[in-house]
Amino acid sequence: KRHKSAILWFTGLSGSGKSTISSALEKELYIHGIHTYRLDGDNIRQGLNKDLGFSPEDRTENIRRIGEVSKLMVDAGLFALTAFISPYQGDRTLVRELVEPDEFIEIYVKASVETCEERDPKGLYKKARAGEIKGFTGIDAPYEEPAHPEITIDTNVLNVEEAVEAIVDYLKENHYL
Ligand code: GGZ
Repeated sequence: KRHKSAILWFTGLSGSGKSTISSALEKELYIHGIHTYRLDGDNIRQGLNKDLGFSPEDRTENIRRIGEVSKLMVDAGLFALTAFISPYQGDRTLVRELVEPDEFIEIYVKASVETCEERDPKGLYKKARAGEIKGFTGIDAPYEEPAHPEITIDTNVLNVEEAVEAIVDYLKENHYL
């Protein structure tokens, strides 16, 4: 059976759960025989994009390159799972327009700044509050909420398994699986 491939574009604040949910989803897709590749800060910001920081211009270029790489993966028949804050609506729209309309699935991992700040797994919010990190998303840099995401995961309501289930259901209903 052939599957139509797509970019599963996770967007949300630092600490919202993008990486956790996309990793768990990847395991579930593997069971369905879907070939995936996950892009995140660890394999992109350390390599291809190690020349980029967190200024608005650098974030835009970060997302542009990730979009182009994801497009290549879709051409290769893979599901590209991307986990980046991608705070600007315009940047996400540019990526959407790189591929066919049904090849871009925007997944908004919704969590309030308060929630992310409480979790603060890496202590980055604390540093941002202390002024040790400037231009931190949600503190002193913007996050533009997606206007029309294909899927919204409200992390106040869904746990990781339920989030994965919601995404898998969407993929089944829309004939990706
Ligand atoms: C936001 C920052 C910043 C600033 C470093 N603002 O929790 P993390 O650590 O692992 O996730 C954040 C990650 C964000 O990188 P992205 O490539 O996803 O950002 S963007 O899409 O906006 O280009 C955080 C860390 O990098 N980090 N400085 N100033 N997050």
